[in-house]
Amino acid sequence: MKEFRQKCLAGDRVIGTFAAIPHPVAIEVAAASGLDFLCIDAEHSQIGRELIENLVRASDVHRVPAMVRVPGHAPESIAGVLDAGAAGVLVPRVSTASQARAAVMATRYPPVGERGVGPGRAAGYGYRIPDYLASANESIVLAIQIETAEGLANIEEIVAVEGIDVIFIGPGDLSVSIGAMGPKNADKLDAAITAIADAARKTGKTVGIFRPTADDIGRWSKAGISFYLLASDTMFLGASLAAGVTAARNA
Ligand code: 3PY
Ligand code: MG
Repeated sequence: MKEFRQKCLAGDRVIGTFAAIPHPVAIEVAAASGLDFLCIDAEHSQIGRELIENLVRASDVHRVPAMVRVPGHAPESIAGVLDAGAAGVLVPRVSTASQARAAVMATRYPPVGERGVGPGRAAGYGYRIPDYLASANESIVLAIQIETAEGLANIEEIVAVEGIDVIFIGPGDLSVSIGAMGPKNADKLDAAITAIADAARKTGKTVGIFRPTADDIGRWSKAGISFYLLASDTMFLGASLAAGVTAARNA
């Protein structure tokens, strides 16, 4: 899993998808697709704490790193998913430098942060605590989402926070928050995305974004974005089933 963070930090292109289907079968199917990582979505899906551990376990079977998008900023939910063995966390709706620092504190063990030590799955249920302590800060990916007008306004201070690996842009929320929804406001949204990406790159941080399709990944890669969450298992299921049905009707 350490390798995954190294790839993210090096700016290698990494492709993941959101796991929103609350069942390990969906994780195994997605994990076998060749993607670089999964991100279990506990913000917008009905996936609770116990299930998260089983979904991470299913991903581990396929040696695919599983991050978790936590529902909010609570340090106990960040600690809980990391104790379950998540390869990283994606913290939504970070709008200030102090929220960014709080995410670092909850994710990293001392001396960098103040995550608590416990006998969770990640630490071999208590039998490998020293090994886990020795490697966790270097192997866990911390990504924070910039997706509000306030986050955009505070971007210079947020990207300066040490301990964050990936500045991840949420274009859906961002477009609503800055009043740039729909195709006629595409330029305004693109300018905001570019401003966030440029600020993050200046501090050497990796930049990520959600894309519903792969259509413009080449273009965003030229803007220095390397960490992608491409749609979700539910979106891929719906889109490919719809395409299959259409093809079958027209055959
Ligand atoms: C958004 O676009 O708002 C997201 O959170 C995507 O991950
Ligand atoms: Mg969002």
